[in-house]
Amino acid sequence: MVIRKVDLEIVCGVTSSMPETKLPEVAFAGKSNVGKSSLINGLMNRKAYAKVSQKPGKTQTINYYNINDEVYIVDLPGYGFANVSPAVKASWGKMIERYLRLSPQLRMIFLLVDIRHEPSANDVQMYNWIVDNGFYPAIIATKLDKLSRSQAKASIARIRKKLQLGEETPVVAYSALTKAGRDDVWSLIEQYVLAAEEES
Ligand SMILES: Nc1nc2c(ncn2[C@@H]2O[C@H](COP(=O)(O)OP(=O)(O)OP(=O)(O)O)[C@@H](O)[C@H]2O)c(=O)[nH]1
Ligand SMILES: [Mg+2]
Repeated sequence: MVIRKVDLEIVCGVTSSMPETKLPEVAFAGKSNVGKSSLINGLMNRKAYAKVSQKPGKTQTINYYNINDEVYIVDLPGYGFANVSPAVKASWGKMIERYLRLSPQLRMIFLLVDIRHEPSANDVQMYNWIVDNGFYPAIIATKLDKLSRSQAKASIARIRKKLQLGEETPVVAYSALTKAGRDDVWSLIEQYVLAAEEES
C-alpha cells in the first residue's frame, strides 16, 4: 500500500452519535497499552499522528483515519484497563461494543495481543466475538522486538493454542521499533477488504 494521504477525519466520543461513513473500515482492538496506536502510526508511516503513551488508557475516543480516500483505519480505546473507575471502564466498553455492533462499513477487525503474554479472558472473548459475527479473524502479536527469535516462536504457538486458532488464521508478529510485520498487515487489508471493495 502506497500511503498518499492520511487524515484523522472523525473522532467519536462516549456521547457522540455514530458517524455515517462511506469507506470500508478496518478496526484494531486489544487491551490497553498493547500497541494499537503505535501499529496504526507504523501503517500510516507516521511517527506520532496517533497519540501513544506508556500509560494505559491513552486512546479514549474512536479515531477514524482516512487513508488515501480508500479505507478508514479505526483506532479504538483499549479494554481491560484496571486503572480507571468502574464507571469509566463501563462507558469505554460500551463505546467499543457500540462501534463494533453498529458500524455497517466495518469489514475487518484485527485483534492485537502482546507477544510476551498469554491472551487474557478479554482477548478470548474479543476473538470469539469477531468469529461469531462473521468477520475474518486476524491476530497481531505486538512488541516482537522484546523477544528473541526462538522466544517469539514459542509465544506465537502459545497464543495460537490459547485462542484455539485454525491453521489458516494468520498471526502477524509486529514491532513498532523495526516495523517488522507492517507489510503483512497491509497485505491482509488489501486481500480481505480492498480487493472485495473493487469486486463489488
Ligand atoms: N518495544 C516496543 N514497544 C511498543 C511497541 N508497540 C507499542 N509499544 C509501546 O507500548 C506503549 C503503549 O503503546 P500504544 O500504542 O499507546 O498502545 P495502545 O494499545 O494504543 O494503548 P491505549 O490507547 O491505552 O489502549 C507505548 O509506550 C509504546 O511505545 C512495540 O512494537 N515495541
Ligand atoms: Mg491507543
